[in-house]
Amino acid sequence: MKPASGPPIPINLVERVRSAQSIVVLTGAGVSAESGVPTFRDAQTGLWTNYRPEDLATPEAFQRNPRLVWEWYAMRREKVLTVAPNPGHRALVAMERVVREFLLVTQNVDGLHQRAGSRQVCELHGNIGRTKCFQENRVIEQWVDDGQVPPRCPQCGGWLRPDVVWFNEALPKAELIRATSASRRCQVFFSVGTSAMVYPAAGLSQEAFEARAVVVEINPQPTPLTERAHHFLQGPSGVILPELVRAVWGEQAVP
Ligand code: BV8
Repeated sequence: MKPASGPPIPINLVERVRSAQSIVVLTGAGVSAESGVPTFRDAQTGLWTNYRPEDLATPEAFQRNPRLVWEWYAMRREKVLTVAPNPGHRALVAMERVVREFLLVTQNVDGLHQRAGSRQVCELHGNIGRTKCFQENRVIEQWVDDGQVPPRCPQCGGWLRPDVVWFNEALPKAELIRATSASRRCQVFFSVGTSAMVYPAAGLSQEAFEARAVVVEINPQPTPLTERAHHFLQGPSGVILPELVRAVWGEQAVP
């Protein structure tokens, strides 16, 4: 049996998770960090060192400089194609298989949860692998690559853009309703690898508190949620999540 390498999981938490009928896990960029995907607020590298992500992930930035924003996402999309899910993603797949009602709500746009095998995934902020028309706001599967950057919509000729939710854009209604109602009826709510600063995603933990769920945070660093959470498991999710699965459901449950 691989020796546990992080702090022990509190026994009262182990029992609460084991007996939970409904669990919600909210993930952020930290879950993909151990796959080599820079977190959203990691220092930007190379050409992008002069730009803050918050200043690129907005419709205004896109209208001001569509080529710059399109190329930032193209670089991130390329990066995601070269990485693989890590043990943290796989531990969440294992959890989904054993918990009666399980919902994985992610702020991530990299699609790594689905690539790891998670099926019940609620993408609050879209997916960098999908492209949509900026004018018509509908997903476009194919377009002519005539060298224009951004490429143009085959229907209306407008700019194409990544199918992600930018700041000051509304989240997909159905996904937000699904995440909110699951958070209102869960017994355990995990906030994993997120700075807990971006709303309305960061407000889901409040729904869980009001539903008297146990709220657990997994992060190497404290966040604005830490002091209110019932448990703060400090460390990387790629280590802690497999240990949690091992502690609650045994070695054979760990992928
Ligand atoms: C909206 C997609 C309204 C694109 C993103 C209430 C209060 C205050 C402000 C607001 C509010 N309501 C709305 C706002 C405004 C705004 C907002 O929240 N601003 C914040 C900054 C104050 N929210 C919005 O604009 C939202 N829209 O409300 O619209 C509306 C309604 C109707 C009609 C019109 C409008 C839209 C928010 C979504 C924005 N899009 N991304 C893209 O990715 O490019 S958000 C962006 O931040 C990321 O995508 C990410 O999803 C999100 C959160 O970041 P994190 O995932 O937490 O990543 P971060 O880098 O911050 O942190 C990483 C964490 O991992 C750290 O804690 C680190 O310690 C940890 N970590 C590191 N290594 C590991 C680890 N953890 C575990 N293991 C490790 N190994």
